Amino acid sequence: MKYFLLILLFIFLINCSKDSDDSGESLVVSSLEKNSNQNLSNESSTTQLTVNDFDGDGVADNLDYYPYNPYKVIDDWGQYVDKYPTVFTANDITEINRLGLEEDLKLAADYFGKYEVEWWAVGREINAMLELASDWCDRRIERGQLWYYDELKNDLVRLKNICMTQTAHPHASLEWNGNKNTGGTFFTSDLSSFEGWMEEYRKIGLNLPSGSANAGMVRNSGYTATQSSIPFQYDPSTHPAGYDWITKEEHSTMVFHEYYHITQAQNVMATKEIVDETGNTVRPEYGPTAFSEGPANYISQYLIRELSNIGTYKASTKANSNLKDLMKGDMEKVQEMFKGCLDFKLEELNYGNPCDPYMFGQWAAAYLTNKVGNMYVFHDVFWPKINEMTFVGAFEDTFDMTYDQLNSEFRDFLKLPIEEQLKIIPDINFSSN
Ligand SMILES: [Ca+2]
Ligand SMILES: [Zn+2]
Repeated sequence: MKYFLLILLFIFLINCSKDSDDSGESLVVSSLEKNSNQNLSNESSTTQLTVNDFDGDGVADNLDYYPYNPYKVIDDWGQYVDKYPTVFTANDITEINRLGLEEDLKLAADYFGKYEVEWWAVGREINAMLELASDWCDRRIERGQLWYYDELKNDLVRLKNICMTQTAHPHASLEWNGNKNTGGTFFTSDLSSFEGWMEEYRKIGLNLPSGSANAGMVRNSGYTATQSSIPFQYDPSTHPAGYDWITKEEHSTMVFHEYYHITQAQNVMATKEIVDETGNTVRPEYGPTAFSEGPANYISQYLIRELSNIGTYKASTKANSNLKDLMKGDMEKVQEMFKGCLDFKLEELNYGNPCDPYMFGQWAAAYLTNKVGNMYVFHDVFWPKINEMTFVGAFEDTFDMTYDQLNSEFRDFLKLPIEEQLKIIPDINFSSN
């Protein structure tokens, strides 16, 4: 009878993990499961299933794809989930800003599909950040998602303190490190020059209207946690003085930009990572920087306007910016930069390159979408082919040319008069309806 019950629980848990993924629902079920399993294993020491099941999810470590994550037993990368992205905001972010962010994320998820996504928005106050950092660390530890987890898995208090420093340094306690704020430790070679990621975003928020985000895909740990500075554009009371031109559309476009990265990453199953020459850890099959940032910029600018015309995105009354005007201004910047890199190769323009991968990539995305006559070609046609054909293979198959051919054609295109160049950009603005 006990054995039968355990089998039932086991099957239920597998289904639950598959179907509802990381939802709150499965959270409750899993912790119930955990208790039941513990009780059962206490009563019956002959049970095989709970032996070497570190995370207590009923699946033995060697069969558990994420043996430290009780919420996952398989590699579910690329799968849709039932739940909208989960938003975590510091408590000094206003309700209006939080709701604006949530609404835009829902719209992006409705458009591209619901993936398992967390969005962490840091505010401007230190105590609010520390509270958010605590939630962040609890969540990462509960899911075994810190790379130093294995080493510290039997001392979760110490693990949390280390995580707090990794997240919020220099504002978190260093007691765990003997109050030493120099030297190397788990996540840095030198604490004295280290800043936690939340602190970096908090400081960006102190300098409004600056803003920043990174999409936060961690393919090998099976999670995506977008990290961002304070969303302030939705709530007029939080606009910095003297910046009357600020619109919520700016932030909405950023949400679409990040979700575009997330969607692309979910289309790429490859797990191999390398450290590129800029020190970034990247997955080669995710493709070169200009080919991810460029389309993320261009397509999000296009889509937010398109959805405004369809009526699913409610533009503000201040929103008035034609895509052609935006791209014209950016072409002027590209022309300035082009002088310094006449023989550029798009696939080599990395972050920090004076020939900016965002700007060059954005116009290259316009060039490519126009060439095949399909604004949706990246997400509808190209990315779904990457797993089978590799990134380069899928690129060549989709656009019927090599990188070299594109580079040569695109360099010629950049020498055309601006009126000619702007012909390939759709004439689209926000709808004031
Ligand atoms: Ca397990
Ligand atoms: Zn980006």
